[in-house]
Amino acid sequence: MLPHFGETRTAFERDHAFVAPDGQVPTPLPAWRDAAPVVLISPQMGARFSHYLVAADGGAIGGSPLPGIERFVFVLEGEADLEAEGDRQTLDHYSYAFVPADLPHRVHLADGCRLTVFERRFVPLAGAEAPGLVVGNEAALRGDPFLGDEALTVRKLLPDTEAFDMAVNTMTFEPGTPLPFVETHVMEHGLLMLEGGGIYRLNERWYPIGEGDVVWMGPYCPQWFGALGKEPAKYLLYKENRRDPIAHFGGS
Ligand code: UGY
Ligand code: MN
Repeated sequence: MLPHFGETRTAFERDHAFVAPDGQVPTPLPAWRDAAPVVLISPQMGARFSHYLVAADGGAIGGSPLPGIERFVFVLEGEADLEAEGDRQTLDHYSYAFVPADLPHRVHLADGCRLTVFERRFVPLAGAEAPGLVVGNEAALRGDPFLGDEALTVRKLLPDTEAFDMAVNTMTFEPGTPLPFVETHVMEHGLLMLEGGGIYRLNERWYPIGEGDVVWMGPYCPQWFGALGKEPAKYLLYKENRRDPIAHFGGS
């Protein structure tokens, strides 16, 4: 067998990061008991949110995040139970839950469960109601054409209302379908490739991307994707939503 030559697809730049599974290292987190979380995107990078994976080998329990932090959980494999508001509901493949900031809850992972989590500090909006608990399944949602393209569908996992300061969507590309233009916008993204793959352009670099790869796109990072291969490509996408950039930065 050849020795390891120190190569990786992982890259970290000022305005983006590409995180391939080969370099991932578990980071014990106080809120997750008996689990092996891997922090993929964090404020240490310059992001204003966290994105991590949690795997349970034999079961694990997640407690509430820090005060003021909202959480979005998406099940990749196996099952997890969400305990909140006096109820316990099972989340299976591609099920998800949004838990508003300061709502006490627990996430019980069954043996073999893998889930991914986005967390951020909630930014309230004067005059808007606070967001509530949301539970759903991606597979049950209708896909809408993205900017009129029937070969590219978007599914909005959260209500697109002023109550929510974040959006989480899936984008599904038929083979050979690209994003229609190179987007450059103030909202940041976290992305997890769920199925298929292609080429992701981030600023001046082009990355081959496949299932399990993660991307951080900082504000104004030029971004474009084209799907390759014979199967559709699908990614899970976090995006800031419906808040003034000054409010996000805490400026005046
Ligand atoms: O909605 C979006 O910003 C999305 N189209 N961006 C992306 O896929 N990189
Ligand atoms: Mn975008």
